[in-house]
Amino acid sequence: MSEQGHSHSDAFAQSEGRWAQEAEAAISLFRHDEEIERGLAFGLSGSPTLVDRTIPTFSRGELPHFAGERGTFLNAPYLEDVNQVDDAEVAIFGAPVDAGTTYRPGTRFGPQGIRRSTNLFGTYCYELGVDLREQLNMVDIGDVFTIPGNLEKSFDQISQAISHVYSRGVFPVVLGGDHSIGYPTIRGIAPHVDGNIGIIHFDRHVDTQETDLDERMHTTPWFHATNIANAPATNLVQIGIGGWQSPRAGVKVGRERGTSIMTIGDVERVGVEKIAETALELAWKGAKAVYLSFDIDVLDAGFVPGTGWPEPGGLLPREALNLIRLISAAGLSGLEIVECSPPYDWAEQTALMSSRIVLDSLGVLVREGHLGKKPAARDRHAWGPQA
Ligand SMILES: [Mn+2]
Repeated sequence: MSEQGHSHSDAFAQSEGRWAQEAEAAISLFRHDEEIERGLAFGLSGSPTLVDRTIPTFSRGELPHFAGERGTFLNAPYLEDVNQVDDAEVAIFGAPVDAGTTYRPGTRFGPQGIRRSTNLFGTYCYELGVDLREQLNMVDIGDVFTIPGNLEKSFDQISQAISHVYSRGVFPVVLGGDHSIGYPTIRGIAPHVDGNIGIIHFDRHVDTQETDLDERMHTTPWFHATNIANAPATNLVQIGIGGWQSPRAGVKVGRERGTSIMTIGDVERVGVEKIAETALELAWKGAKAVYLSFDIDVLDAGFVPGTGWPEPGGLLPREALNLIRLISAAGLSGLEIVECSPPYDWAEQTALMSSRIVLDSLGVLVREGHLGKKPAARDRHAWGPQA
């Protein structure tokens, strides 16, 4: 081997690509195998012409991705009885609200669209070295019963829903919905936090004015959330703000209350590592928990057409995913993804990006040991009716 070839392989030995090749071998295939067993038991053996004898006649598991009843997020088990949610470690639920939208509506279909987009993904991520099906007890508990045309009643329902999940020690993942839900989600969690809660907020918009069009619309969640005694504005970090859609009333509130704003220009100037480090420092300062609120419109409008207020000049997908991975590594208490509006989406790209934010965050939370503490075991498994 030439000198050049040798140094190339040294570099490869240090790479994430090489690490991940080895890491995959350490992940169990327990649930994968169990799924095949169940498929054959409940879906009949495949026809005799099939060589692969793990394939059933009726699709009952992950494959094929376009078939079956993949109505849940990442084909996670659907848990109908939310009284049993404490058996899970993560509970996914939708908050289908778009009454808070002030321009393009449609985010009431966000949970549906995001779930459907996960049909394109498997449960394993190469470079994270994580398989969520094997390493995480995650259930989909469906959607909150929101009240169309009544934001305040919808807020009450959302607060009650997330409070139920969080108070039982389960990590909530909320699929929005427009960004008005940021207030009721924090309001539902905050009473259960023994100390302050920090908020890391990705958005092109500040969302800190008191009212918009006379109501608590999707431009207002952080005004109301930071009125909660243990959710101080000084622990609110806002990343990606900028452009021509931030009302001055909200900017004034942020200035007076002392929120921390980082623009796209700041991200470009100091890089994602430094931005993540600073955001974590500010959000965690004197706090006991940090919640992630991710508005998909923080990405450049070219990547996320299906959203309420697209703003050109936002984050690139790789920047967004890197920031999410760095921030999630410190641990989170819950997260929400908002403003995905499928009626305006093309080729599911906004929904796909929304799913990736959730998946990458969960993947890192598992990799870093913040989640994934309940081992994969038959009696903990929630696929359909239990034996
Ligand atoms: Mn926004």
